[in-house]
Amino acid sequence: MLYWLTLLQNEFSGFNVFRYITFRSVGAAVTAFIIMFLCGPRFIALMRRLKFGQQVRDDGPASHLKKQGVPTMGGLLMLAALSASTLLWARLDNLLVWLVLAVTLFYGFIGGIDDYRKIAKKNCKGLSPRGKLVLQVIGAAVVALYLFCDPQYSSQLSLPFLKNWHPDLGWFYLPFAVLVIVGASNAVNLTDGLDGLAVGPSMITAAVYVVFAYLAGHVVLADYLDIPYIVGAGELAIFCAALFGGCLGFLWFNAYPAQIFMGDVGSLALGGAVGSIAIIIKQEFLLAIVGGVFVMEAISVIIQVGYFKATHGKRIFLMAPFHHHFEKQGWHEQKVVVRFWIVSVVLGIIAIATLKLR
Ligand code: 57M
Repeated sequence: MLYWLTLLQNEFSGFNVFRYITFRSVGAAVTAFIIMFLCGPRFIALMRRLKFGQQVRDDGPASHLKKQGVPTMGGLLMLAALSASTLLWARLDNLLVWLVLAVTLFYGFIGGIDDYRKIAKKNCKGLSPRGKLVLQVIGAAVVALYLFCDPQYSSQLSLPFLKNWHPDLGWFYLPFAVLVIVGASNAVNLTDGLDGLAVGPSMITAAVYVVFAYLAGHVVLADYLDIPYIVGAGELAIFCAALFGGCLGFLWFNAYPAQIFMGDVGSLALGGAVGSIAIIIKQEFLLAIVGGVFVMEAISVIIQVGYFKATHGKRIFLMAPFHHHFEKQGWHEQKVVVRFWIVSVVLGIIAIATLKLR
């Protein structure tokens, strides 16, 4: 919205600065962080008053039992900060911004129903896995169809490190895009099992996509770096910057010992956001690199459940997702989280490096 101040630059030349995506990205990150930082304490008190406390399962690591009753659904505040900051700093005539915001909020809505049902009915397990999956597929399919129906949009893939190979998936791009968005959403959801464990890598992923969205929307730089040029993608850098700032602000309260959990409303939305950004700017495989922690957590569950069923009860990991395996080995929760953050930072650096390594 603040972009339109550039129309008044004849009155005050300083307004011209709102034309720059870099300036507005910094503004979006700072705004989202400040909203989180200022509203966090009151929101946590409200969740406590409403008794929106976490129900901790008794089959998890014993160290989690003390977390019973920690306020949850902190994702609601994250989404409010993300939306307010994006609408304030991004161009509102950019349909890609509205598309990503819509799918993020829709995924938050799915998670919110799940969270509320778990809270409202003590023994309720929330939305059925099938119901959650159907809604996620519908949300992702809307993004995929919108892009596929755009004549300017290509169904070719761009692969990190492989400069001249762009396989064209044709119609198969639709299920591929749905798989990326739904997979990212569920992977972040599975990862959100320790204080700060999901929000840290999400923040790093958002930061990497600020860079890639800016470059994808810059015709000269996209050509020079041999990445797909996507008209209007630059404004998505502002959304990613707001996502980064919102995650940073949430981490202030979710750091160990967490004062609040994000809930499915947050984890599903975070995954849906980064998944849809990856599809829109055609950097799908980059997500598998920078989001490697999420991929590792999801794969650990697939391996554990598959092996458990195949061997009628045996386990490969002490407990899945992977972060619980280390907890069971005696690592303190904070050690697991900080080491997963370190892995995420290294993967983020590798992801940025793919711009030149091709
Ligand atoms: C999402 N939710 C956390 C919190 C957060 C198939 C199976 C792998 C599914 C998986 C599962 O239930 N995943 C659901 C993980 C939960 O966190 C809540 O959920 C939201 C995210 N969706 O925002 O509201 C618990 O995680 C802890 N937590 C923190 N700090 C945070 O900042 O400490 C969360 C956020 C919270 C809190 O204790 O209660 C969760 O873990 O459920 N199941 C599992 O992950 C379970 N693994 C498992 O059963 N493994 C089996 C098989 C199925 C693979 C095995 O290894 O044999 C583990 N989780 C739990 N109990 N709760 C272990 C058992």
